[in-house]
Amino acid sequence: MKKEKYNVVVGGATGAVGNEMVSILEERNFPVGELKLLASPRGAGTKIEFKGKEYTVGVMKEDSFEGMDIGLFSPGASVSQKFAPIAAKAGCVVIDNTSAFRMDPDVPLVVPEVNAHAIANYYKKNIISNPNCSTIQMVVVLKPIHDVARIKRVVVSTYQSVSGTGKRAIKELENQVLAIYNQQEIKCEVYPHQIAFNCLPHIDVFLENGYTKEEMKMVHETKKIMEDDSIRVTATTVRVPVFYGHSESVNIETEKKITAEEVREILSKAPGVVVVDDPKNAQYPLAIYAAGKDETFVGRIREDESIPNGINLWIVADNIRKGAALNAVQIAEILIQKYL
Ligand code: 3JN
Repeated sequence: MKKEKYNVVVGGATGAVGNEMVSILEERNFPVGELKLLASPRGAGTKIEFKGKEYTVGVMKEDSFEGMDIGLFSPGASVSQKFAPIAAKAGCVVIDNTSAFRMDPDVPLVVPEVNAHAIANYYKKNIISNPNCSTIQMVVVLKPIHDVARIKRVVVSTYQSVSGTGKRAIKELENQVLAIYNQQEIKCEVYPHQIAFNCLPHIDVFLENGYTKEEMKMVHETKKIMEDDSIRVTATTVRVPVFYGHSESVNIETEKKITAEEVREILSKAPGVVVVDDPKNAQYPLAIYAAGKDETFVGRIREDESIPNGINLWIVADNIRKGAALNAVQIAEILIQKYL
């Protein structure tokens, strides 16, 4: 017997992604029975509205998950590492937005437009991972091209908004802009350097190989979601002074020749993708217009004239919505439709 409603717990409810998860559950009229909002002791006590009712955020504890059906988690990787298995054991299927389980072979890593079928394996650990925001928007666009022309190599540079770091970073950019205009001292607390009017080629920590962890997440996650380890991916991830919306310059090399017009045609039919590609009229995807939207926008589609089978693309999406909260809720929708 299918349930009519599902008890949902949002972990990390006070963060930028957690807030958006609650809004999207309401917006999409997800069949929520009991709703539990949890955070760290610091966030506990915060009030959040859902469907006209005020909820008080509680502290995430080991006994928080009894009787809960679905957990939408975005509390930071170390908290997920500890609490997701506890929730899973209590019968609560966790959709986790952190990197904690993404590369675990027994945990599906899912972008519904690309590999919804992988959700079937959720039962192995009762955990499903949401990919990194930069990976999600890229694979939504690459998969339909891969299916037709087989992508051999991807070279991506990102232009990531500060909301990807969280609420404190949004405030830091705001404060720095105000400080500059008011000729006051600039404070750098979240980022190692000034982010206002600057670009930082540094997202997450640096690894032994000289890449950042964010860059290597894009490499490994792309292969797992596209279910093709042979795709070569190299990434440079950059933080830019934008509030919402990540942009990406993506160069691909395909096995089969594909023209820019063919790519436009394929992408215009792709689920979750909107082609905005009319350069003569200055129409191309922009972060300020993608913010607040569900779709992934792609434009500047053109052939790479330096190699026989290359295509250049400009891909933009709302990193908090499609890059995080929306993707998680879409997974939850499929989970209840097909599996729970
Ligand atoms: O910086 C961004 O735009 C996205 C940030 C993602 C992020 C930040 C801290 C920790 C992640 C992530 O989702 O990969 C993690 C993490 O879970 O490791």
